[in-house]
Amino acid sequence: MAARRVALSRAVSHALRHEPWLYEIEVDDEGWAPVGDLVEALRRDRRWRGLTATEVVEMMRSATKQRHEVLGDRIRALYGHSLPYRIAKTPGVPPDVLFHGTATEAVPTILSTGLQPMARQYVHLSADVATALAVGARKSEQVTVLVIDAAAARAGDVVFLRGNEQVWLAEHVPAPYLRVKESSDVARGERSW
Ligand code: HQG
Repeated sequence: MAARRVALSRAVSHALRHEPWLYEIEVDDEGWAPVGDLVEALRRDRRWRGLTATEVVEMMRSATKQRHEVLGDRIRALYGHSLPYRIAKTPGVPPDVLFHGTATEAVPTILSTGLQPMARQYVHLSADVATALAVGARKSEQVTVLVIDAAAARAGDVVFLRGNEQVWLAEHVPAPYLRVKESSDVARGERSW
């Protein structure tokens, strides 16, 4: 059951974040698509033949990460997009300090060129260290957490956009607002730059 939910979450994310055209669904510029269209499209795959909108909503509710959102008869991915057209996100005021977990080997480049969105539309930032560590662990066994001085970045014209409670987005975070998190930071408190 858990494995089916993970697979369904992946399929829904793939359709809404990356390649809706493969499913013949239309995702608008805020990321929304009709739930019915998505369910119908997925049902064409043998694995999802009996899929219902209720199962999709249950998958979302039981997920440890809030990846998707349903409003009325529409569904969208909250972050992670790589679509060729820009998904509009709502600007917001993030915590003064944010985190980004990444492969340690990428750190020298990131500290020189800043955080870039790479294959996605936005850079993804975490509100807490635990989330950042989990994000980085997807990339490498050697994970480094970067600390982002979000307060200074905002003052310096970086626009932060809301993903979900743990995820903040930005088009780019210049290097001067980044530093490597040291283990001694925990003793000093995670919230201080
Ligand atoms: C790195 C998952 C070299 C960056 C996660 C990251 C997240 C650079 C990788 C969400 C760089 C991109 C997004 C630079 C950034 N030079 N490398 N200048 N700037 N990078 O997967 O943040 O489970 O596109 O550090 O949990 O890892 O799918 O981004 O390692 O929330 O819901 O380039 O996806 O969510 O990798 O992950 P990604 P991410 P889900």
